[in-house]
Amino acid sequence: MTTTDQLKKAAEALEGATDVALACHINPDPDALGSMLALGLFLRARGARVICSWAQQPLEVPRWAAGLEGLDLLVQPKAFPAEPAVMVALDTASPDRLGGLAARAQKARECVVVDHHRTNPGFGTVVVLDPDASSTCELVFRLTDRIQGDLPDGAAAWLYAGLLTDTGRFQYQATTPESLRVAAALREHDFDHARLGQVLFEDSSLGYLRALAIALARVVHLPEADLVWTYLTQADLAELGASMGETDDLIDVVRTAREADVTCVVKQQRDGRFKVSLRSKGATDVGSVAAAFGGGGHRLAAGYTSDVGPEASVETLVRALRSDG
Ligand SMILES: [Mn+2]
Repeated sequence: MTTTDQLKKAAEALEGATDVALACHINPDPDALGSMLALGLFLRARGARVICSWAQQPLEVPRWAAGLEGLDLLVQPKAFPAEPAVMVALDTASPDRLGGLAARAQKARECVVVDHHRTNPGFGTVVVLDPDASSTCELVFRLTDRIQGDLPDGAAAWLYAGLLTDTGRFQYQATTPESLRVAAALREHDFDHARLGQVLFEDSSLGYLRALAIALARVVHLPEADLVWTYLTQADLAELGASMGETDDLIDVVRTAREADVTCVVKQQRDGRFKVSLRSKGATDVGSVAAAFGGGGHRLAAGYTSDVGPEASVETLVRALRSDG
């Protein structure tokens, strides 16, 4: 089925819905949160009863999102309907990325999945899956375009946020002429795009800058694996007064190193386990490497969770990278 056919089916499922429960992946990034709240605002403006959530209790709205509209759509995951009539899962590469809400997707009478992760197995009753789309936000724009009703300005701001971040400010390979046309259509709406860019990209705490300094001082180059890597622990953050949520763009700084194709950042999570994030400049399919470790993502950006510490995680990773190349 073409993406256009998929969008048509999803539009049909949503057009008649009076109650819609939307969910996105845990630790939502702007594409996840943006696609969910934009679609939520759009459906609510058409008269549907809408709730949005993700499986973290309590929900913590990221700082950058504080000034945007539609946060009143958010409910704690425990208030998410047990058997939704219509559910939408956004930017969610697999059911387990829904965390505790995965069972609801199974119980939902209709579950519409809108996503752009190549590794998505295609769960749900209606699937809109376009691995060539820059972002889930781009797909949501195309979806709302097929449904009667105007896109509220507040929804356009959310979509712009997801588009902006998932394309690396329109730089990454996945940025197509279509992405730019969608961006242009969104910019016709009334929202402060300059302010949005500022809260998304220029809002560091001093604690984070100090954590960045430590992580950069630890960067190791492993030429045999064409890799640079570094790590941060919970102890580092506690000492510097930074939170892990602030360190999302650490990897974007590390991967500017010209000496290697692959970048790896290992970050200890609150539960003590380690999140291993991978990026490639183009020569390595880090998506399949991450998948081999039970993770997922895209060809050039992927990740997985490891139970062992940074050194041991990277040792195993190096073996995988070398056997791959
Ligand atoms: Mn995305």
